Amino acid sequence: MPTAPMPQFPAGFRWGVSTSAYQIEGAADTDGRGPSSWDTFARTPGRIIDGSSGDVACDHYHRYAEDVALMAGLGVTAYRFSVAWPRVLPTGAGTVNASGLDFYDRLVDELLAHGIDPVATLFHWDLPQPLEDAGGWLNRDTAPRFAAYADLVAARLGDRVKLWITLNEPFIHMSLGHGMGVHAPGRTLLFDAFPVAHHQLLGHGLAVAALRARGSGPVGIANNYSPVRTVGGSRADAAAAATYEALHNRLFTDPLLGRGYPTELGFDTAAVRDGDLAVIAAPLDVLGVNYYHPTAVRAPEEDSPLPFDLVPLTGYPRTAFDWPVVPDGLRELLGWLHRSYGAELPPVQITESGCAYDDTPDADGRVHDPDRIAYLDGHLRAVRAAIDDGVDVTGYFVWSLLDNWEWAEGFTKRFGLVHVDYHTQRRTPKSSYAWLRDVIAAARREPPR
Ligand code: GCO
Repeated sequence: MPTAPMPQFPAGFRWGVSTSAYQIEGAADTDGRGPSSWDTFARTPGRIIDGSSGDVACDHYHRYAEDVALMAGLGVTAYRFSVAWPRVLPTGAGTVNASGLDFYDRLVDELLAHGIDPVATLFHWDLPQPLEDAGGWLNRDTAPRFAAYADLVAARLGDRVKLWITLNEPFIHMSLGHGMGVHAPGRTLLFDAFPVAHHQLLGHGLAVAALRARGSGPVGIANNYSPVRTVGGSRADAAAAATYEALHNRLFTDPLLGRGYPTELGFDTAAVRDGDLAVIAAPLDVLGVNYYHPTAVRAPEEDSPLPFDLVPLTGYPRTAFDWPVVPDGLRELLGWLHRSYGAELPPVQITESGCAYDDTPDADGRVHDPDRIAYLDGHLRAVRAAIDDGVDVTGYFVWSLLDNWEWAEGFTKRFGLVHVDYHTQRRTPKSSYAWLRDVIAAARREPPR
């Protein structure tokens, strides 16, 4: 267990937990929800490692009040959830499913009743299947449809949502969903997936305008970032690392902050029309940073289809996902953002940070997860160090409140502060829950400095 006292965080620092609709809600065919690309992908044999899906997940749709009570017990000041587009607009546009909006209305009111700020992500990868059938994010029309959906949700929840996150990890949705095919919708376009990047960002910009027109609170985006470590000392290794950094960390940041697309990627940018970049560069109130680990990169092998090779980053403890545990990587990443974008960088919130371990209840039914405590302790100290380095970080959300459905890994990866028995839906707070509760309580007690 960590022994040194946790350093103090700035007054008003946001303490949160994050989840996403398809990973926790279940109720996939309940109360008018339509199918998403992830329903389709998960039901395709061989796509999910344990053959599972989000059909039931954590049954959060029915158990949300119990889960909000767990958040209140933790003492968080915010909860980042996602709104399922297919629950609100089953075909992606047109007729609204009132029951879908009603659910999020109840959830938001339950959060506010417990003094917890609702932070709503509008797209966390579950695109309505009819839109996917029409080309999904390869189709430019999906961008204005996303903005119309955002406007609809803001009309109902905008008076109470305290921060909007338009997209979750557009890089991952592009690369794993459309480049490599290991996520929904399962396309293998490699570098031809650029239109997916552009149309997501265009949808983001149009949604920002719609949300602002509604006067409905601060707006941000949640990008997945990974500091790049160069393996090998050759110029080719350095070039490969720079290319990967441009792809993973700059492709979805430069245009948002008014710099246009990184040219060194050599993408065919025919999808970019006059005026698009100005829409995309709509000012942000928050930049969400989802951080898990650095990425080691070297020059590609002769037969590699990509201009870089990713290699294991060795010499660190590893999670059950075999990801290296590198808290300093978060401080390094935040410093990189600060140095790279300077005054253009809006306030940052860590919208996801967490780890998977094989957590199982002991004979007494308790779940001890000291590795997660060490992980969170290290990453919170890294955030504090970045703040001392001059980076304006105003919040930290743990991924995740609950063990949940981990995409292609199904139920095999447990990220929760709370253990979920998927057979009984029993929730069991782990020892990391109690540890974080005490950290948050102390932080919220300390006088602002
Ligand atoms: C992501 C997603 C989450 C994941 C989490 C663990 O960052 O990939 O936002 O849905 O479950 O990050 O992989």
